[in-house]
Amino acid sequence: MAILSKKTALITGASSGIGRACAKAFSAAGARLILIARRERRLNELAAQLKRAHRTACYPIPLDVRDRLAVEKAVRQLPRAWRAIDILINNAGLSRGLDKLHEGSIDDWEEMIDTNIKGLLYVSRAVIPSMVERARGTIINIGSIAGHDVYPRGNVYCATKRAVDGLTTGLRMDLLDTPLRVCTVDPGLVETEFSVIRFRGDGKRAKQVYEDVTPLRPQDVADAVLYCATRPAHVQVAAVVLLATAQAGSTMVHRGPVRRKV
Ligand code: NDP
Ligand code: 8X3
Repeated sequence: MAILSKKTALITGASSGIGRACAKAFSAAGARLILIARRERRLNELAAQLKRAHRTACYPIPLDVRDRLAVEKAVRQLPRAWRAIDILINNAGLSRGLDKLHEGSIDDWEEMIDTNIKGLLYVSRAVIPSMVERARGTIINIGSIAGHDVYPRGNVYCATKRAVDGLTTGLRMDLLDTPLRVCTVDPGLVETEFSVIRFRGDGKRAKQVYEDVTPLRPQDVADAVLYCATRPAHVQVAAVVLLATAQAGSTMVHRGPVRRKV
C-alpha cells in the first residue's frame, strides 16, 4: 500500500514550482490532495494529470490566501469527505523586486507580507483546529535560506521568511502537548517562476539568477517535504535547510565550472 494512502494533504501554491512538485510527489505516494492557488485552470489541469497518473482524488480550490474571509469560507465549506486534513503544506509565497529598503515599493512590501506571512497565518488558523481536535496532523511551512541569511536588497522578502521561521517555532511550542508535528523546509536557489514573478515578467533577468550554477529543482524540495510528512509518528523533523551544492549561503554561490581534481 502507498505510504500516504487515505491521507489528505492541503497544498497552497499548487499551481507552480515547489507546490506543484509537492502535489506530484504526494500524489505518487498515494495521498488525496486539496490544491490551492489563484490560477484555477492550472489547478484543474494538474488535478486531471494526477488523476490520470495515479488515480489521485483532488479537490482544487481557486483561492487568494490573502483574502481572510475567503480562506475561512473555503475551509468551512469543505465537503465532509475532505474535512479531515492530515498534512498542511504552507507553500504559497512570492518576492517582489530587489530594491533598497529606503527606495522600495510599499505595494510590493504589502503583497509579500500579506501573502508570505498573513496568508500562511490565515490558512493555518483555519485548518489546524480540526487537526488538534482529531489529534492528528503535520504542518510543513516552506521558509527559505533567506530567512536565515539576509542578502542585500532582500530586506522585506527576507523578513517575511524570518517570520515564517518564527511562526514555525512558535506553533511547535503551542502544539507541544498534542501529537501534531510542525516542520519548516528552507530551500536555497530553486528554479521556478519565483524570479520571473520577482522581476515582474523580465525573463532575462530571472534567468541570470540561475546562470552558471545548477540550482535545486522543485522536485528536490518536494522530496524533503515528503520526507518530513512520512516519518514515524514520534519523529518531528523541525527544519530542513536544502541548498544547491554550489551554494553556501544566500550570497555565496559558486558560478562556473567546479573543480574536479585537486
Ligand atoms: P512559484 O512562483 O513557481 O510558485 C508560487 C506559488 O504560490 C504559485 O502556485 C502561486 O499561485 C502561489 N501564490 C502566490 N501568491 C498567492 C496567493 N496570494 N494566493 C494563493 N496562492 C498564491 O515559486 P516557488 O515555487 O519557488 O515558491 C514557492 C514557495 O517557495 C514560496 O513561499 C517561496 O518564497 C519559497 N521559496 C522559493 C525558493 C526559490 O528559489 N524558488 C527558495 C526558497 C523558498 P497563483 O499565482 O496561481 O496564485
Ligand atoms: C528564495 C531564495 O535566495 O532567491 O527564497 O531569496 S532567494
